[in-house]
Amino acid sequence: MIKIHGRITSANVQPVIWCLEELGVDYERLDVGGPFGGTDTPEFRAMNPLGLVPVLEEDGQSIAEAATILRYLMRKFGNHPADPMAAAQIERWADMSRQHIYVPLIPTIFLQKIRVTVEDRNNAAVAQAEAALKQAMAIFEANVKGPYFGGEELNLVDFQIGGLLYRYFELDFDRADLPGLKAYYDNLCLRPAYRENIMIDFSAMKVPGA
Ligand SMILES: N[C@@H](CCC(=O)N[C@@H](CS)C(=O)NCC(=O)O)C(=O)O
Repeated sequence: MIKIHGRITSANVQPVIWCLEELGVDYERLDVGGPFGGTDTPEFRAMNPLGLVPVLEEDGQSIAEAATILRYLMRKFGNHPADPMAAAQIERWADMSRQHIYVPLIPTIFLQKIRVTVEDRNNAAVAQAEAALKQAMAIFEANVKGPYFGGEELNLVDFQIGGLLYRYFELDFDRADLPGLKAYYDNLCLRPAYRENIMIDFSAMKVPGA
């Protein structure tokens, strides 16, 4: 059975679990990382030398990096196309979202607003990330094809972009008002597996003074 090492409060673990649930794949999730620890053991470092979650373990082999795990799951159990060009058309958006949504949103805006006190906050970095995110989101807004990013069915892109939208809409920051993306998000919110694994309240992660 597939084992996922990673705490469910992690923005990188959540899309992996959402994906497994949508695909109906049996798995076990182990609380690792953050307050649970467990990332410094030789066994964990052998699976991910960076000591970060998530890690997928299956039949004595392992995969680190959320994007790689999602790709593996969608290839093995999902609707990821076998044709390289068709697959690349999807991966292109998944990779773009990783670089242009995840990077400004999670390691900068989320981190600065939730894990750093107001006193120590790097407001210049937040403002720069907000501007970059507005640009990127306008491009995604213009390219949503239907109820899901690629049209009528969930695909790899949804797990990458959709996985970030709860924090995008719930965090208090200067974001663009994009009706297409909001409608896309509202549609994802109808999915029980999305609500259960992505819409996880992060207020407890807020440090005092943030
Ligand atoms: N590039 C990695 C980043 C993973 C990452 O930053 N994970 C964070 C949680 S979101 C982590 O492991 N932090 C340390 C911890 O939770 O102990 C990926 O995409 O999987």
